[in-house]
Amino acid sequence: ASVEASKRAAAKVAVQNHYPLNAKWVGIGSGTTIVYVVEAIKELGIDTTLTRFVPTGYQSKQLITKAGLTAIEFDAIPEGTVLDVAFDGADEVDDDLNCIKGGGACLFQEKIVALQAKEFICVADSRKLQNRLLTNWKYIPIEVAPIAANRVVRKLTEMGSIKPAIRLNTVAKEGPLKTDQGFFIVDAPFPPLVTPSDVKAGKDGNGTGGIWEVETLATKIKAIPGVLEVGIFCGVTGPQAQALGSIGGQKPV
Ligand code: DER
Repeated sequence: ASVEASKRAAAKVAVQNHYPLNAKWVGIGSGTTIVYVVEAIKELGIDTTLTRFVPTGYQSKQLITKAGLTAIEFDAIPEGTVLDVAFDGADEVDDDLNCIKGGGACLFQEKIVALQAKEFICVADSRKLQNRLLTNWKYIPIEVAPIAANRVVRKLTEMGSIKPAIRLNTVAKEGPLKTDQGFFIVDAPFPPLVTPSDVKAGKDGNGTGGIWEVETLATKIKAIPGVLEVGIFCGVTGPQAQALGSIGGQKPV
């Protein structure tokens, strides 16, 4: 099947299996696969007039409103509300449902929305599923305060990243891309990440030769001053998420 047909099929399965018909609060991610998720929600043919859809950026908000659904910004959600479900795409997913995200430069809002949901559904066609992250998708998108960007690039190089760089606009405008937060994206290539089970089997995931374990690297990058968020979704089923209700996940199809 074509890539688009695979994305549409994955979205349909994800919505049919994981969209609660009485959902009141639904997180909507960014990218191209999520377009098919919204299409599949509309195809359910249920009354969504009382449902509020939480976008993860400008494109996501446009997608919601163009589909005739009602968007509500993350900071307008009543305090303590847990979303019934959040759907989003990913750039790469491993067997433990850890994801590389941020290809669309929306990773910060994607992560806060995912963590606010009872269940986070990653919708990804089979191209995205790899045994280890950074196998096919080669770099980690990181959202960074512009003034700190060059220092973050230097720190990432020291950690073994191969030529990390500030993401430039590809068309129509010279200079760095700006996120919905007005931040920069630094794309940091690393060798494939090792998994917790690799570490249990004796592999070193502490950065020797630039080889890192998933969560170790995510934590270390997040601690660099100037980093707002890291495009590694792991531990999204961690204690914080448990506090918001358990986050399961849809095996990418
Ligand atoms: O930016 C992101 O993390 C997006 O979810 C994204 O990269 C997935 O995009 P796609 O559905 O267009 O592959």
